[in-house]
Amino acid sequence: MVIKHSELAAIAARPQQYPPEDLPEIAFAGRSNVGKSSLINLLLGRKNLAKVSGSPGKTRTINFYQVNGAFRIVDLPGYGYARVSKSLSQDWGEMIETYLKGRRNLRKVVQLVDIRHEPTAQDLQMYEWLKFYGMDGLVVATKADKISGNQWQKNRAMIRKKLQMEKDDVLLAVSALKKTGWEALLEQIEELIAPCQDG
Ligand SMILES: Nc1nc2c(ncn2[C@@H]2O[C@H](COP(=O)(O)OP(=O)(O)O)[C@@H](O)[C@H]2O)c(=O)[nH]1
Ligand SMILES: [Mg+2]
Repeated sequence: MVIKHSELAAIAARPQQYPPEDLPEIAFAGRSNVGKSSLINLLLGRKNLAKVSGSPGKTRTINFYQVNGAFRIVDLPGYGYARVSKSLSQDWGEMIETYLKGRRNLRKVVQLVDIRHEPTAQDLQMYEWLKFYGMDGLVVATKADKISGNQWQKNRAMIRKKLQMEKDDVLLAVSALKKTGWEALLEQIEELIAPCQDG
């Protein structure tokens, strides 16, 4: 698949503000600062379509990016930022769960984790949610440029174990800095959205 066109389709806090359920959607979830916006920009070949934030925890909306007029990439609010107050983190949970629960055109949620560390308790909680909604099975480890290939072999096993990923579940490594790993992710996305385009 070649990404020819991408644009911001909606910024939503409530379902009434979501775009119609007419195109398949692939959502991205992860901790604030994990590299979600950077990865979306890399995938879409855009410099700053998704805002890369110097101050983490700012995005408290669901941002929809329409791609090739055929599908959408959905940027879910980042979690786990310490300075976010309790009520705001509750907002975060409610916002994500409302989207997960009701969205009929949602095909998959890509779970992002930092390649350097064991997934956090909140990463695990998020991934358990995805399992509950049948949206698990595709995890991306970000900032791959920060560790060696040897270390990746170790961390790969650690991430799979912590999230209790199944054998057939996919774990990819990407670096937005070095622009590596995105092709494999794009292939996964292509497979996920394909059935809809046929019929
Ligand atoms: N070294 C490195 N830094 C990255 C990478 N991806 C993102 N970052 C940095 O991590 C910070 C957070 O990135 P951002 O994309 O805004 O994360 P988000 O909060 O998850 O959307 C920024 O300073 C980015 O420049 C990467 O692949 N490698
Ligand atoms: Mg972001």
